[in-house]
Amino acid sequence: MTDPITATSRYLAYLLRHRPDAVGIVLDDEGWTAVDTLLTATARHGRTITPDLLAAVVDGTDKRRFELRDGRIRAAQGHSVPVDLRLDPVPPPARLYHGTVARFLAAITADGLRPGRRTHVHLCADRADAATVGARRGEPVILTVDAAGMHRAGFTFYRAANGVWLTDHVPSNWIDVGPAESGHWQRP
Ligand code: HQG
Repeated sequence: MTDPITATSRYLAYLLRHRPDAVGIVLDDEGWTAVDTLLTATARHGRTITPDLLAAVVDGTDKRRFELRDGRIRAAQGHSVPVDLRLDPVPPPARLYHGTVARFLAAITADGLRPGRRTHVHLCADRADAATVGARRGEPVILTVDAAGMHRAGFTFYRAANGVWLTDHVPSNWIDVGPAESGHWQRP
């Protein structure tokens, strides 16, 4: 059984990233909706979320998937609905990591990292976090991205409120499939 905090976090991520229409709410162009409107809508659809449970979801999960501001809530990242989070471009660290699985490597080698149905490619500053992302789909494969090189070449990076790094596309020549510790880029 999934615990109530995890179950509610998943449900709210689904609504606030992908399907606000599932409970009849509308996000503004930055992805925000009023907390009252959201909770009234979920209750109408049979999911009562108490203020205490919402606070536990917002503050109590390790990934900090949601932002609260002035009585409004939004997902910090991960959207497939078109939103503009109005994040400022930020110079990235030298390397960023992407967790995936082996079955995607041929396509990633051909196309680079694509956002798929989301608005951005998601990258982690920490290899361990990338391993966790990849492990959602199987044995994780961690790709190392030459983020500083991309930035010098004119690519834009953003950092979501929860620390996830976002960019539009990572062409494969910036990706190293080998271990970061090897110190050289083994570009596919
Ligand atoms: C792969 C979770 C084929 C990519 C995580 C990934 C993250 C390609 C999958 C957040 C490809 C997309 C996002 C290409 C990339 N051809 N496959 N050219 N380029 N892929 O879920 O990064 O827990 O949309 O490697 O923690 O896995 O929900 O992206 O395997 O931060 O908060 O296509 O979701 O956050 O999958 O995960 P996703 P992601 P939450």
